[in-house]
Amino acid sequence: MKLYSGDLSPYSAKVRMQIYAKGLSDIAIELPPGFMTGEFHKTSPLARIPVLDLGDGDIIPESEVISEYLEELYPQHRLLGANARETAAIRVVSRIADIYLMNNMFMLGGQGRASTRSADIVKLLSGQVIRGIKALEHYIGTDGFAVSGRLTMADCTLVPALFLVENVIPTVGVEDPIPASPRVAAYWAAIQKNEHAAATLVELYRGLAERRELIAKMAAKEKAKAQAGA
Ligand SMILES: N[C@@H](CCC(=O)N[C@@H](CS)C(=O)NCC(=O)O)C(=O)O
Repeated sequence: MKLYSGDLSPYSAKVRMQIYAKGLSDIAIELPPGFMTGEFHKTSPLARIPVLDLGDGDIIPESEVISEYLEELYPQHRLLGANARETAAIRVVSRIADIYLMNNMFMLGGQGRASTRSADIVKLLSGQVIRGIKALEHYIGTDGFAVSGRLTMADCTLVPALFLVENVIPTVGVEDPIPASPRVAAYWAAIQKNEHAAATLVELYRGLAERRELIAKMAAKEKAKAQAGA
């Protein structure tokens, strides 16, 4: 099997952290074919990553679906609950991270350029993120893990989500809301020391550095073009 993934993709990072935590060594992690040229829809009609290529002509898109498939396929180092109630608690935190944090942060990423930024869009999306962080404050564990005192899928989704909040929200002129929620802030400081979270964060930071370099290059090119035309 292959996981099509990208360093800076938070949804891919969630599945990568799951793969590391479960100790799965038979899933190759690769860049999606044709992602940059707009041809990836030929592999996956949704044209979003991550995608799990099952190797028999079939593929599974959507990080949540891939994660649950992997949990069913590989029972070792279970990252869901030992019973229905524990699984529900894990999935609640994972969904807060996915729907209310990651999804809004991902769309906020498109507001990075001050010259084309919409104050209304930033207000709407960052308001949802702040609301999500406040809700998380209620659910988050106080022992270094999100739920259940051990690494679970809740951590795998939260790590890339909080990475995005901390690193992207200030770039659109909004204050990082994590420090104002003490339990979330304590969790965030603690989970970064977990080996699987740390490995995933190295990749996310590498992706962010590459993205920033690309943006700087494009800006320099545009400036040079404008100067040449002046
Ligand atoms: N709900 C999807 C979201 C996946 C997603 O939006 N991935 C981004 C990268 S983090 C992507 O592929 N974006 C490409 C695009 O928007 O065209 C999931 O959970 O997998």
